[in-house]
Amino acid sequence: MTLQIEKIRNDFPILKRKIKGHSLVYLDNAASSQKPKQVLDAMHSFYQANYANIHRGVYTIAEEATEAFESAREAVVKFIHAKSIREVIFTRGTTESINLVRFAWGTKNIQSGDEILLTEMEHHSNLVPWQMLAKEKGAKLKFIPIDAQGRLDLNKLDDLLSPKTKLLAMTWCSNTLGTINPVEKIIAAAHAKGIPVLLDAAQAAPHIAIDVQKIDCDFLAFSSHKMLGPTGIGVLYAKEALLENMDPFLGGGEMIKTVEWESSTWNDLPGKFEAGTQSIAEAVGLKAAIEYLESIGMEAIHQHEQSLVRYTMERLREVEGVKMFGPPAEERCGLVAFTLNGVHPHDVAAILDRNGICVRAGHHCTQPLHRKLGLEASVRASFYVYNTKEEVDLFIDALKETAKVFKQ
Ligand code: C6P
Repeated sequence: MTLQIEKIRNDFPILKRKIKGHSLVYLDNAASSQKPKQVLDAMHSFYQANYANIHRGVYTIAEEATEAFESAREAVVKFIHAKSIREVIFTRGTTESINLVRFAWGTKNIQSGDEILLTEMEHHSNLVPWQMLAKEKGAKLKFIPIDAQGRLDLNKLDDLLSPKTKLLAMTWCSNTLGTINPVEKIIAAAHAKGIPVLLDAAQAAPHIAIDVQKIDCDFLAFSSHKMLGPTGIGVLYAKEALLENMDPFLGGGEMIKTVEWESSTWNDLPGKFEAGTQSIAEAVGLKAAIEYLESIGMEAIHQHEQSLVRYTMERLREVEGVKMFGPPAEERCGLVAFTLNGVHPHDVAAILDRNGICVRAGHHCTQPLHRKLGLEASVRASFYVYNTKEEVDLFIDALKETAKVFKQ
């Protein structure tokens, strides 16, 4: 399945930009993706014609805005194959979704002596909240280790899923190694012991098809801005029975049913978890992004990214002093992190920028993982639906030049 790449590229106005005289080559998609004009237009026309606050007014544009917001929720339900709108909560993004679970589920369900199982490839957003909860409760964090190829080492999974384990929280795709984890198998192993599983899908939702009923995860978190949508909105999916038993995360407007001076009762799902004015136009943008992705097809997107990452890894082997991290291309989403011997990752990124090429340099919010790899920082190139082999060639040429400059 090949994508109509020129047609797709035409949808992204920013790709026409020149940077220091060069065409923009945007290879930092794992940090955040660019936006097609379908998303920009949907938000613009919503603000121009239909904008008002939602769930409150009885006048025409308030009803239109509410309808637009709720139809975005329906688009998410379909995109991830949730059972109903009651299972889809809008948040500000992956980080907030995970923190919602920490506060609204964790506070009630994690006690002193309990264990929370994570993996060694977690982003800080799926590590720090659990550190905070564990500290507060006197619970313990445990980690599924990674092997030398950057895969999860599942040999000890059975032991790590102990009678004390109350939650397994893990990433679906690593933002640093690129590894796509075998989540269905791991969830089945956790469920066999009655342990719920939270998936951080920040790097999965933009790139692979998601069916929450098939994989049977209990919680799933992702962000709109990495999947062609706007910033400021994301999703927490959770099974309805779990959400029903959780207390609200934030208190305020819209999450209540009745309020007395001394106490309140909670709104039905999903409103119970959506306090305050929501990111309304952003929901409209997210819906347009989902429609855009669906019009191409998630399988086709994944195949395209795999072919780019395979080609990039082949070509990176040509560059003297490059060391790559993570598994073979077939087991990855579309990203590759590497170092260039003797050159600090920030210098690599700065020189690539002189050629209009955007990559991320640093610890990618996985400091403990970097330390485990013996690194402080790495360079990461990450791809999306609009990237091409020609862009990979430009990136490799610029990298070869960088290696040459620093060798002199
Ligand atoms: N990773 C990256 O460059 P937010 O910021 O809430 O939208 O997403 C946080 C997050 C959580 N989990 C994973 C696996 C992620 O990759 C990210 C965001 C970006 O890799 C920014 S640090």
